[in-house]
Amino acid sequence: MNLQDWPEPIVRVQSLSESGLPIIPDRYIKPPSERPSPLITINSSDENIPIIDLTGLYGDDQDIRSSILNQISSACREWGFFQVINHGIRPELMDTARENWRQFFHLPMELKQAYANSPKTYEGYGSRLGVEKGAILDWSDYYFLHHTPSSLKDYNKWPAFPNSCREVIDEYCEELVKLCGRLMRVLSINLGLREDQLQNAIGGDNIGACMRVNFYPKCPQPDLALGLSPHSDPGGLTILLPDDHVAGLQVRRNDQWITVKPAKHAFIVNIGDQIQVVSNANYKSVEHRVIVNSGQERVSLAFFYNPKSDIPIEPVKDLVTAEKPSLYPAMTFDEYRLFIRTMGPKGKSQVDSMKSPR
Ligand SMILES: O=C(O)CCC(=O)C(=O)O
Repeated sequence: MNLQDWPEPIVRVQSLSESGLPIIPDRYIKPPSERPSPLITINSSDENIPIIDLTGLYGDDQDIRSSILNQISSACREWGFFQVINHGIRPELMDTARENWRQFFHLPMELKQAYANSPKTYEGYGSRLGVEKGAILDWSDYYFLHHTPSSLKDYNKWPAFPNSCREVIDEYCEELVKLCGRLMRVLSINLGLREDQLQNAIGGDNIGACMRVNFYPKCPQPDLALGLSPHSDPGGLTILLPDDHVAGLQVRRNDQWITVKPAKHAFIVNIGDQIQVVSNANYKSVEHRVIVNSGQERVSLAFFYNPKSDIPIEPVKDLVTAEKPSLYPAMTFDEYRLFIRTMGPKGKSQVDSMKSPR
């Protein structure tokens, strides 16, 4: 499929929303079975993804440390999603990063259009994922950029406004690279591996880091649309900074969608498809989606910690046994991510289809 250009002219969802139209165009209307059911959306249940306090993860108290490791282990195996608090990243940096991006999306359209993206690399200001002609689209705009490796980091493709934006993004991403490195060690130990084994399976120090900032404008018919369709993340780990005022992220648990209630200054961590692959499905990526609403816009920062893009990614040998043979053939992340770039968000269909036949 052609990744050179979008198959249809790009419409900014924010412009549609701000035009004040009372009904949404057909191409944002999901088929009935994919719409957010109002019953589930109201979600009277108190269920939430686990919240894990990382205070003491690096301290000398071995009981505290092993309790945190156990909580992370259960969260990875039972949910694939958890929130972390007291994770070591300054709350002011989190707030500043999110506010910078909120300001960016409120700049005049001409300034944002200067960063309009194409499906070739997706870098810049975008309004769709996937290049399928006639696809039903999601109710969101986004900004996508690369931070690591340095060969892909190009400040000209990062917004120049607001003024401090680039320095803030840089510091924010550097901190998240470190947090992911720490979490990877925990995940590795929890699999019974040496602490560096999981990281080495995705390229050691040569990982990739990129960010998609999502902007979900107000939607006049939120029961018919989705901000982001169900998908699992193609990469390694995702660290999401949600909006501090507006909920929207839903995580699939069995046949229910659980609306995440973010804790203050928490990050939401989730397992991506590549960790499912290297862990030979001891950890599983989990589908999630985003609902929108008519009263408030929403901003979220999704940071993706990915494998080095051109090395074969396959299950760690120590996790492949006679009882549990390798579930996945080796594939580079460059090849793997072509699927979402071409097809858009499609549940867990890609990682599920990769399973080696037996
Ligand atoms: O906006 C959110 O809460 C989730 C975003 C997300 O799933 C993504 O960017 O992949």
